[in-house]
Amino acid sequence: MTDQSRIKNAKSKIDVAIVVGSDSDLPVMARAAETLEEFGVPHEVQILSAHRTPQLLEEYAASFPERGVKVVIAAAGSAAHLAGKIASTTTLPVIGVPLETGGLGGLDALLSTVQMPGGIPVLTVAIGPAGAANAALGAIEILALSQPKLSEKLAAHRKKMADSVARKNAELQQLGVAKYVRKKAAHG
Ligand code: AIR
Repeated sequence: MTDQSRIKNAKSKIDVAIVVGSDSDLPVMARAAETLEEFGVPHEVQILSAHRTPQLLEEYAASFPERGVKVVIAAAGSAAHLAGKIASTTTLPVIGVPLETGGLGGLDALLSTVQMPGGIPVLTVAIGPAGAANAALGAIEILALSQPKLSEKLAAHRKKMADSVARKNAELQQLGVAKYVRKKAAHG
């Protein structure tokens, strides 16, 4: 497949574009796509690299207006310039997800993503899976400003989380710490 056809394969209208620097980022970033799916937000995932496919990345970013893209999520590890590079080419909100790739535990990617010079913001979330989920939720919060249905879904999502914690706490109070921990270790 040529570089060109990869962009052509993109779906026509989407609200959120997720860009990953490598296919090795997909296991973690699948969580962001799943969250957008769960909320019914039109999105797509593309593998494009600030260093390995710089021209293609620029072409893709240039297509955002005609595609109707409203928020971009960019995830990369190591010298993670992906989010910053995209942010330099668009005034859409860009959420950067730093990923762990090796010995530095993702700190390299965190600093490469978060330390943008004044004037070109990258809204940076936590390293790894929590960041992937929060990037999607953050994108949904931005979209919810003009889509009230998404606000309702976000409120329901928070309630579900709170209910789950309350259920766990009730069980902890009933079983005590030692039994609770043993049960969790056995059943997950
Ligand atoms: N990467 C790819 N191009 C530029 C960067 N920083 C990142 C990818 C991935 C890491 O390099 O986002 O997290 C390692 O990529 P790979 O393909 O070697 O597994």
